[in-house]
Amino acid sequence: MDKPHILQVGPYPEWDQTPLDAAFHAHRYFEAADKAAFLTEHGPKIRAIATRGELGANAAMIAACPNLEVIGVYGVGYDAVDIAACKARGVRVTNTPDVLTKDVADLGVAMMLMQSRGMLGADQWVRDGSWAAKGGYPLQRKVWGRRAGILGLGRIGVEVGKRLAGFGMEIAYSARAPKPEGAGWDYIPDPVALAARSDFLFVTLAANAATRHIVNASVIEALGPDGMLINISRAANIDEEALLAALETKTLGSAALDVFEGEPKLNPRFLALPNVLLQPHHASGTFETRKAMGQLLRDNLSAHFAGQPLPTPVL
Ligand code: 8YV
Repeated sequence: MDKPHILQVGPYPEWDQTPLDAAFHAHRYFEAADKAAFLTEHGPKIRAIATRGELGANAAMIAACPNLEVIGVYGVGYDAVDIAACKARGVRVTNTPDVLTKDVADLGVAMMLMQSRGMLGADQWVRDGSWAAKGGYPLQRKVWGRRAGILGLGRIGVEVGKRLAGFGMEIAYSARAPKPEGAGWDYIPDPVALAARSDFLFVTLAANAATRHIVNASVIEALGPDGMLINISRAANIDEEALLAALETKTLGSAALDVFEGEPKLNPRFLALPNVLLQPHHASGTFETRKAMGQLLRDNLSAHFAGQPLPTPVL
């Protein structure tokens, strides 16, 4: 039987590409110079789209594939997939939850430690001879025992909380309703109130229309000049203009960010700021986790074409 034709939106590592090519006839959208012409030529035979969290699948792409049955996202976030178009067409959507949760939490906590203890600057202090020439590195801020807020207690938020508990932090969270996983932590549904009682505010929300700019100027102001904002979710959850203004005027102490509007071309104002730690959207970026994500993406597509239940459907 002919292998199903799929549209591959972005590149995958070789260890994912090889088995993908063995199971499917993959049409590499990302290599096409003329994307519209590519879609016109190949769209009608496409039965699945294989994409990545940050790339998704937009309305034009979905419309160009009249025989589309399923979209597989290599990532937990599916906010870049036009879900309304998929619903209207009966197109199934899958993602790769769970396998990446702990890596994402690890990176968020590492960013907090790195930024609070000034580790980037400390490394530089050793390398440039400042240690020998000037003496000890300027004192930084402690992490353990301070107050952490978790905005969105989903799978990733829970894992962040478990790690912070190990630092003896006072943990609070916001979610639509109190959660059993948050037992022992304070439930503060209002993001402004959560920020006001937090030294560190972790943004771990799935992004959708309702959460867009949930971290607005008021939340940032409430976090204040001693506060740190850590984002390991999606840039759209934060009003980036308000964040930049607050970092520039120091009405917010600092930020540690793995995601940006328009990434990888982030706003150049970030590059001029000493009080922000910048990471290239790599919270799930370990060999172990990315391999598990690739496997789960393929398992979903294979299950679909075998007429079996999808392992991790979102739609
Ligand atoms: C990945 C992500 O960086 O899971 C997500 O939603 O954004 C990340 O895990 C991305 O999908 C890999 O391309």
